[in-house]
Amino acid sequence: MAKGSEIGGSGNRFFLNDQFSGNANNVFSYGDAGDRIYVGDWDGNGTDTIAIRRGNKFFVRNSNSSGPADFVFSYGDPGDEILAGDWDGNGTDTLAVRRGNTFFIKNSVSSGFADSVISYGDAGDTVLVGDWDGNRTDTLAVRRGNGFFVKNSISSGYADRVFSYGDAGDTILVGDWDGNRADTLAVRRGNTYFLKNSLSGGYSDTVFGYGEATDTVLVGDWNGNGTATIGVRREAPSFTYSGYGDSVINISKPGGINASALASISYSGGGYFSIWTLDARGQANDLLVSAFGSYSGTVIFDNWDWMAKSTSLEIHASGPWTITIR
Ligand SMILES: [Ca+2]
Ligand SMILES: [Ca+2]
Ligand SMILES: [Ca+2]
Ligand SMILES: [Ca+2]
Repeated sequence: MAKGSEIGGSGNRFFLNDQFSGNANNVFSYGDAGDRIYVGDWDGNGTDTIAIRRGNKFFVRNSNSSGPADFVFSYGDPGDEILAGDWDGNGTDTLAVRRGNTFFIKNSVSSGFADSVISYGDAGDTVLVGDWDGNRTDTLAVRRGNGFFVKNSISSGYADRVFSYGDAGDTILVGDWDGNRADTLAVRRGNTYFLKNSLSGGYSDTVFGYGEATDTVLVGDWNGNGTATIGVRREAPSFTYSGYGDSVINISKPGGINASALASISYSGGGYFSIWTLDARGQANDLLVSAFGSYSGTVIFDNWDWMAKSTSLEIHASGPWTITIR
């Protein structure tokens, strides 16, 4: 159900909401903060989930929860502009490559030739993907300012419908907000969302606030109930500690004491440099770094269930160090 272009933004924490309300009902982490992501129903079970794109590899997770990818595939070239949609209406979202105003549409995630190649709009247009007529197949629309040119078939040629909505500078979202199978638009202004249930101008049908203006928004049917709602992507908070020489420092982890965390460490002194994690009783847990001379790297810790959780770090150094925990 969810579809369209890359989500943008950064952060690996997702706050999904199954209602048009102010509070997330599902919060989880997936991938890394800098990952490129797409939303889609990759397994056709009715729920939209997140796929990570790294170069031309896609790491698909089929549930909205933390964990490893359920499957990995390669598609297109690393520099391609890629769209997701259910082009053949079989319930599963697949990918299309856009080059200028030409779209190479594929109905499976296998490599090989496109199933359809069409031209639509101009190379500079913003492209939206949606099931505008509710017949289960996703097609394209292009946006020029606040004008939308909707096409209801995977074919080249003139728009089937043209209308205006919002302002030229608005962030536009696509979703089936009322569950009638047809996708319509929403405008985002700051952290306020204006949903419209018809492809037309005029007043919105639903207005609500969610998250923060700095969040990146994503649209999907997270619980498979047939209506699209929103979620946001956000950077995990981080805690930075810096000092010089041997130290023992108390630390905080964004996910709390029992969560795993990442430590990004830099050291620019000479000699031996090491960092041990310590538990609440001051017992050594895990050796994060053991190096000679300057060091820069990121390590995960407290990711083993059987290990005591860390509350401090014991640093052996003879120069300046900085540790950021996220
Ligand atoms: Ca799914
Ligand atoms: Ca499909
Ligand atoms: Ca359609
Ligand atoms: Ca609808």
